[in-house]
Order: sequence, then C-alpha cells, then structure tokens
Amino acid sequence: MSRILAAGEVPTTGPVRFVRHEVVDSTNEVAKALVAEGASPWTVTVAEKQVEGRGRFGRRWASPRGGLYLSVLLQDELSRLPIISIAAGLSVVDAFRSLHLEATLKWPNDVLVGGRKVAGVLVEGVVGPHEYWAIVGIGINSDFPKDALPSKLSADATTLRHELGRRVDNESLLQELVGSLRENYPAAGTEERVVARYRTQCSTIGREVRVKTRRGILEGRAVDVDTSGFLILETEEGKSVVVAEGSIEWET
Ligand code: BT5
Repeated sequence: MSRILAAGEVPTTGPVRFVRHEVVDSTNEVAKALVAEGASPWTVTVAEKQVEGRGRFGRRWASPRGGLYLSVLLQDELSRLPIISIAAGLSVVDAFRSLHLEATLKWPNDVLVGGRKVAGVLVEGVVGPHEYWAIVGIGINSDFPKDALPSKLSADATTLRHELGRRVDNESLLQELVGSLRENYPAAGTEERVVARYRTQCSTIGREVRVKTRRGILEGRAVDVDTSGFLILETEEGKSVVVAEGSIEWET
C-alpha cells in the first residue's frame, strides 16, 4: 500500500536527469507538470529564457536569454521547504566560487554581489499522488549584460557578466550548482550543518532590519537563522521573534 513518506525516508541521492527547454513560461511550472507525469527526484528542468518567471509572493522574475533558469525536483516534506530554500541559496554562493566570485546572502536567499542581487530562489511545495515534492527554482543573472534587465531594477540588480567583465559558461555553472545542491541538501536531522555554513555567508545577521511579512512589518536586530531556516529577530524590547517568511525591506 502506498503512503506519504516520512522525513527520514526522503531520497537525498539518486541520478540527476536534465530536461532542457529553450523558452518556457516558468521552469517551476514545467517541473510541477513533471511531478504529475511521475518524474523522479533530482529531475532538473532548465530553460534559456522564461516569459513568466516568478519570484516569491507573486512577484516577477526578469528572465532574459543568457540567464540560468532551473527547477530541481526533490521529494520531501512540506515543512522542510524553508531549510531547502536556505540550502539552495548557499549552493548558489558555493557555485560562484568556481568563477572566483564572492557573494553574500540576504535572508532568506537573495544572492548579492557587491550589494546587488544577482540570483534568487523560489521553492514551492507540490502534493504528488502519494508523496510531497519541493520544487527548487533558481534564477541567476549570468551571461547577459546588465542593461538587459528592466531599468527599474538597475540600481539593485547586477549580472555575473557585468561583475566579472567576461562571458560566463552557463553549462559549467549549472553543473557546479547542481553538485553544490547535492552536497548541501540536508538529510532530515542534519540541518544544522547547512545552517552553520549559511550563517557565515549571510549578510543579514547582525543588522537592524525591517521585514515585510504577510501579517505586517517586523523590526529588530537579526541575530540568527535557525535549523528550520527561520530568521530570529531581537526587538527593541529584547523579545525574540521567529520570522518564517518575508522580505527584508531595509537593513543598516
Ligand atoms: C526571488 O523572488 O528572488 C525568486 C526568483 C526565482 C526565480 C527562479 S528562475 C527559475 C524558477 N522559475 C521561476 O518562475 N522562478 C524560479 P523574490 O525574493 O520575491 O524577488 C523578486 C524581486 O526581485 C522582484 O520583485 C524584483 O524587485 C527583483 N527582481 C526581479 N527580477 C530580477 C532579476 N532578474 N535580477 C535581480 N532582481 C530581480
């Protein structure tokens, strides 16, 4: 009889399979359809361009040709989506080392180079016939000039080609990234290992921040990220607040 897998049983390994497209609406949508078709964990949907690239909270992700857009299917528990998202952001930073590029993470997982956003992560949960799935969507502004981005993003965003002053090989970057994700993806119970490394790359910890959440604005000092992937804020009154999701609007 089939049943929902418990977190300790989730497959963390298995062969990687790439499904490549030229133009898609969103790689997360294509990956979602693959779940319905019975795809295996570690199926990686890659596209050269997206016309409906999505960010969190229904925002848009500008996805011109030359960027790297992928969605990795993982069979996992919905409660682990935040920590998977943390692992994905860290994996982008790790993959950039192959380009000799230092990046930092703004919680939860904006990847910044020189303070500007160069990559983002959108993890979505899907319920399959007998199991749960995490769709790990990653977008990297890799091999295109900065002026290919919408002008309203130009102050806050950048591209790898712009930062490095040279072309970037998306295929090598893809292989590095998937390799890093396989290393960082935590088996249930081993989350502390990935969070410990995430903390060292996270520029948000130690700052005064304002976080916009679905329930309103929270302000305080970002003091930690816990093993669920949640941000811990300390308010002016000395109270500890756990922030499960949100966008940092401002940090000093
Ligand atoms: C994200 O959302 O940063 C998640 C982005 C995930 C994109 C990948 S691409 C593959 C997969 N398929 C999808 O459809 N999505 C995923 P969020 O933290 O909500 O940030 C969105 C905000 O970043 C926008 O509101 C803009 O301000 C800004 N932005 C949009 N496009 C950008 C870009 N290309 N580079 C830098 N910033 C961008």
